[in-house]
Amino acid sequence: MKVIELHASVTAENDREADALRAEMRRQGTLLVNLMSSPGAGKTTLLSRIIRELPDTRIAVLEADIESTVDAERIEALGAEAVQVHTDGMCHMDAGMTWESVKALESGAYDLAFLENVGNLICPAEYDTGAGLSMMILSVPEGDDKPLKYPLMFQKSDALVVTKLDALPWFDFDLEKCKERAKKLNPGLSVFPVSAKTGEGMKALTDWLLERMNEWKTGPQGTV
Ligand SMILES: Nc1nc2c(ncn2[C@@H]2O[C@H](COP(=O)(O)OP(=O)(O)OP(=O)(O)O)[C@@H](O)[C@H]2O)c(=O)[nH]1
Ligand SMILES: [Mg+2]
Repeated sequence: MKVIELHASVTAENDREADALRAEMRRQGTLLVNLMSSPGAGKTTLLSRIIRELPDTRIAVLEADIESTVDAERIEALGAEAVQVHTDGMCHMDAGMTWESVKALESGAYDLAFLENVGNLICPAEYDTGAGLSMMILSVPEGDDKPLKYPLMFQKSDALVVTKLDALPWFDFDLEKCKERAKKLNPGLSVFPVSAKTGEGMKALTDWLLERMNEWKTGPQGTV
């Protein structure tokens, strides 16, 4: 397994670098998805489920963590390519770091590449990674008030996956209230309630991802 150690790049240049990476990913025909959530919300479990449900889609995963290789090992066990990225203690990925991670992939022949960002509801939302799509996870045990407390990530995401739906009976989580709060911050947000454990709701999410992927491939070359 490839493990790479990365350090933050110059922040002022981040937006320009992010645009350049997006153009490069479009040239490669790969939709890069930035997946963000708090620690333990279920990013790796969701990615594992997506990989299993889309066997005909070429998927790679960039696993960003402060330490360890456990998440990349889980992805590789499914037969997908994973690169483990160590962020030198940083709580987010920036565009330069993401580009270095993309370069560490064995080939440029992927339909979808997921960046599993560092588990954190705050910092990752502040940096454009160069991804073509941003997706966040909120899990049922975290509570339906999170859009009120951490609005930026909800504003910056294209999709909100509400996961661990199988745990609803044990938590006072109001799905409608959560959706309403998130949509108030970001009316264009697509919301997918799922359980990565039981598979409930996964079809709607994977169909949506495939649509976005096809749009990305057929979109204008080299532009954002
Ligand atoms: N019941 C239930 N548990 C889940 C679900 N998805 C994930 N989990 C559990 O939640 C815990 C954390 O899941 P991970 O997928 O490792 O979460 P993560 O966001 O990747 O965690 P970090 O990478 O450490 O930030 C594990 O014990 C999973 O089994 C789900 O849909 N339902
Ligand atoms: Mg993980």
